[in-house]
Amino acid sequence: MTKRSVKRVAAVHDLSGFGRTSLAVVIPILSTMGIQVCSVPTAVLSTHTGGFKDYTFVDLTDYLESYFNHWKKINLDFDCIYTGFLGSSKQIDIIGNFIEDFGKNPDTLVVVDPVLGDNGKLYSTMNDEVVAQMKKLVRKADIITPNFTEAAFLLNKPYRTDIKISELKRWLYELSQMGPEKVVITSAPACGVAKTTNVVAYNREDRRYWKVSCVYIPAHYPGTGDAFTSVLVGSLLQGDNLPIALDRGVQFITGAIRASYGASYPKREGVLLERVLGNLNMPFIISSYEMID
Ligand code: PXL
Repeated sequence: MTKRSVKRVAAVHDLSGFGRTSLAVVIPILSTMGIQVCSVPTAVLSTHTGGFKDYTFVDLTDYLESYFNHWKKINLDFDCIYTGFLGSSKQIDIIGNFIEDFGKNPDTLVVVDPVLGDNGKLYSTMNDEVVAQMKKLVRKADIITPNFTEAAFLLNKPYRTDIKISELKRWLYELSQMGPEKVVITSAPACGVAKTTNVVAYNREDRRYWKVSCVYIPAHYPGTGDAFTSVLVGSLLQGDNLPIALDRGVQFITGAIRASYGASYPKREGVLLERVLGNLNMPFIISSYEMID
């Protein structure tokens, strides 16, 4: 791979014009962290699909092959391929081929955020076919970052919030058996612990499990999953290890939610990212991750 002074990510997500999700979050976060983002828009929407009626949606599936062919022709290579919200089930095969072509180099980190749903339900543009295809895509990843709902869909398990940590470890392990070396589950219930939600992770390389607890703020902002995974990707590309990257992601999201919750505006507009982007370049001092055994 070409030696570069700035790391380069191919970011395969939709572009939603309003509401701070997907590329509108991925680009500013990774750019602020000193990483070049090369966008692959999977669909263009007027707004994201959470909380807006009558949004417009243009699926770019038919456009992707020629897009990738051009990139091949000009010999692009990437330090990381990072996929998120996809526009159609057919698109997933094309993106799978892109990962095969451009992710061959073992130094290229392949991160799949299997965006499917939240709070136990699929997003409105998703269906069983996309879930089935997403199960295929996660096989090609080095790291996946489902939220708890998406983890349940990938494993065909019921969504239930009374899950114990021992069972969550089993979920992480089973997801890693599907292919990815590292599995991160966000918004995992913290059974029996009040006002808390967890990010849990498993690294098959050293067979260690990790947990970062976060204070639960009773507000749901779309796009926080995209923001979390973007910080995680940026942090790993900067050279941090997995638990530190988890910690930085959680701290950034917690700060973003706090900056937003105190203000009064519709939650569907997403977190006030613009107020907290600068935090990404602050020295990282306090770490709170725990190893779970
Ligand atoms: O944040 C995930 C996401 C990405 N893209 C679109 C969405 C959502 C979640 O609602 O609607 C279009």
